[in-house]
Amino acid sequence: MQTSQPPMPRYLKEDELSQECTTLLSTLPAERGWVCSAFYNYQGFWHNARQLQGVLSCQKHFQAQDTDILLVTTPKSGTTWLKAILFTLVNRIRFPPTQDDHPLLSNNPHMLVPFLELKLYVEDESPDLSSFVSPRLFSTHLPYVSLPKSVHDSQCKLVYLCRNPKDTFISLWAFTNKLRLQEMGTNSLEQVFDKFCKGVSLYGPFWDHMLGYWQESLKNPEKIYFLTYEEMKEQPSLHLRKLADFLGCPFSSKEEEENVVESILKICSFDNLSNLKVNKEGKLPSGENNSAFFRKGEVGDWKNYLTTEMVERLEKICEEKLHGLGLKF
Ligand code: PAP
Repeated sequence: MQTSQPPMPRYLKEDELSQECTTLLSTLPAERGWVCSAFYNYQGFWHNARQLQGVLSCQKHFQAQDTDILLVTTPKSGTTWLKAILFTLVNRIRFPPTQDDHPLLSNNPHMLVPFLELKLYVEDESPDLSSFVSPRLFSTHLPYVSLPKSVHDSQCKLVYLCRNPKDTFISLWAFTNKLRLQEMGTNSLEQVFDKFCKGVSLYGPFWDHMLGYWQESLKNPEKIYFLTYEEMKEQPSLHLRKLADFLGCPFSSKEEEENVVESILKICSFDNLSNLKVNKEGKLPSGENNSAFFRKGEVGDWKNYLTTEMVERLEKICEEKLHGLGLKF
């Protein structure tokens, strides 16, 4: 029996590439992919073809403004959650978080904070961003070395989020199995794990992604706020207040009295968002089910999937690549 496949998101397509992208791809190191047929290494990180076209357009055309806020994440590190939080935080005067018709109640967070290279610049080489109100909120998975020049040249702020690689891997494996091309068959956990550990993964190697932002956040803490999923889970109020300070919109004493911090965390919570009709039944215009972005939302789910050998291998990589620099999970 033929099972029905959701339409493939545009960033996973491998046709309709620009001449510039096709020419570039022919010069790049390539590896067999596990979502698309191939990954290409561009500026030290792995991308699939169509997504790379979005990267090139974004690098060429995106003009950051001083007031912009960019959420940068490694895939499956809690992007959806942080999109919800940042949107609610910076728009809390326009849309009080307790409001019955708050936009989050009827829109998936990915619709409120669009991806640059995976959405805006993959659909249009130079999209019209004039309808975005200030402060404009965008998101990206781009590594630090690949950010558009205007991001460095402007005063815009970056919030960086990453996650324990063991949980990130399981979340990514589960998610990509839902998106995979039918003709590519099933990816075993072992095969994909091996690629992940070699860095051959969407926007991998994960350690270089993290290190790029970690080092820059130490040099320039006014520009980059570095956060992990686990920290946010453990002390959400603390980090929400710190984010508000970092973004120049601290909570007033009146807001503290009115428990605005708690209201924001409540509306953005996994329980609330995952149970909304829009996230249970809705789809993104690209075809992904909104529900795919809400799986378990827990710390430590890797224990249910990874063998002792896998854990040792990944922990060794983290130890070697990340610990010397003070970055711990
Ligand atoms: P993306 O990179 O495709 O945008 P992203 O949102 O970063 O995905 O990651 C999804 C993970 O965040 C899922 O983790 P899991 O697979 O381990 O369950 C998802 O459940 C989790 N997540 C989504 N929303 C929330 C939330 N409100 N609170 C906590 N975790 C969440």
